[in-house]
Amino acid sequence: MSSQTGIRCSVIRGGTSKGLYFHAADLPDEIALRDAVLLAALGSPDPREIDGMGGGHPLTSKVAVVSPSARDDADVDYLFLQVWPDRAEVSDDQNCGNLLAGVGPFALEESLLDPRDDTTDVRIWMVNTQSLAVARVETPGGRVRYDGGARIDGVPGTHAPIAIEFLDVAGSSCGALLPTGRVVDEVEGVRVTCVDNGMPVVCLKASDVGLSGYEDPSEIEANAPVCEQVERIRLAVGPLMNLGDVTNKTVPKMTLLAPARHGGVVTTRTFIPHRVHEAIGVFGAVSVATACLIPGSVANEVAELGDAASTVDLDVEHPTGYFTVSLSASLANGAITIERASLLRTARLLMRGEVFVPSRIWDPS
Ligand code: NQM
Repeated sequence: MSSQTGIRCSVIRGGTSKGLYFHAADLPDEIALRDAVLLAALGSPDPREIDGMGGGHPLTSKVAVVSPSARDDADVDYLFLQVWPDRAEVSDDQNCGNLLAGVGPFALEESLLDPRDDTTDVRIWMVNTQSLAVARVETPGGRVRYDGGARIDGVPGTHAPIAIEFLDVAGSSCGALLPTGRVVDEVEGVRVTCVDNGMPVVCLKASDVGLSGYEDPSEIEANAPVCEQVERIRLAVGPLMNLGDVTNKTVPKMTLLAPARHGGVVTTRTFIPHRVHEAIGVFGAVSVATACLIPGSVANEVAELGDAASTVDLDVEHPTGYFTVSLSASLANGAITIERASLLRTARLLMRGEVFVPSRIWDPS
């Protein structure tokens, strides 16, 4: 008997994140056992995840679990799991729009659906938020194309574009686009706007916690008083956003806002929720862009919107560039309805094979 269990898996960079992609059928059904297997596969808990495939940072300690969908309106189901690098926990309480970008290529590479023509629309049921995305993958000659001319900030070089569209993500985690029922709340003496357009996000002005909003992520992470203040606000706001006690949750994300400096609508620094993102998450950017359009919100006060029409491209600036979110929105009696959101990502298959975990953790044989 081998002392290790090999599990089929692919490593894919999805957007500005990287993770292990599994077939659901290859993992244990029982959640506690599945999580033990994933912790071992990633090498958690260990800040460097040295004994596993994780990269020692939340953005590189991620898992996508994919399976054929039983739904008529979806080709595959995608469950996102965040593996905390430094503590033995696996969380399904958020979605990830960056790993989502790798789901279409994975599904096609693994024959979970057939390619159609030069591009294939992969309809993805996002299990975490019970909502749909459609990812358009380039498939000339029936093969996934990875090279191309699309550039996303936070990733070197250019790659094939993957356009992703969402129809129904508003309130998907918290039950409402404005989960507290108010456009602005005052929490721990700081004015915040809480929004969920695919990701629970708390928008606040960087200047209200004594920052410019243009600091490097490492500088913010080294500022203990600011990190503690932001965490106090997060813990207080969690129950108001219908998220309950968020002490051990990866949501809500905390986004500090400042006026844009490079022609975008707003500049962001986002706690996810304890490390500061080198860029911004996909649904995080969609939620911030949405907040910018809501009259009277904290984000709206900071945003440079110009002549915002009902369909707008909003460039959300972040530490390594900007993220363009296209929103179709309508305003009636001061309330906003988001009809659709779309954006561009790239992804690349990096490795395919087996990941090994000690058989004492799981031995299906
Ligand atoms: O917001 C980081 C990321 C994410 C999540 C995070 C994401 C999203 O950059 O959809 O993509 O906010 O935890 O991958």
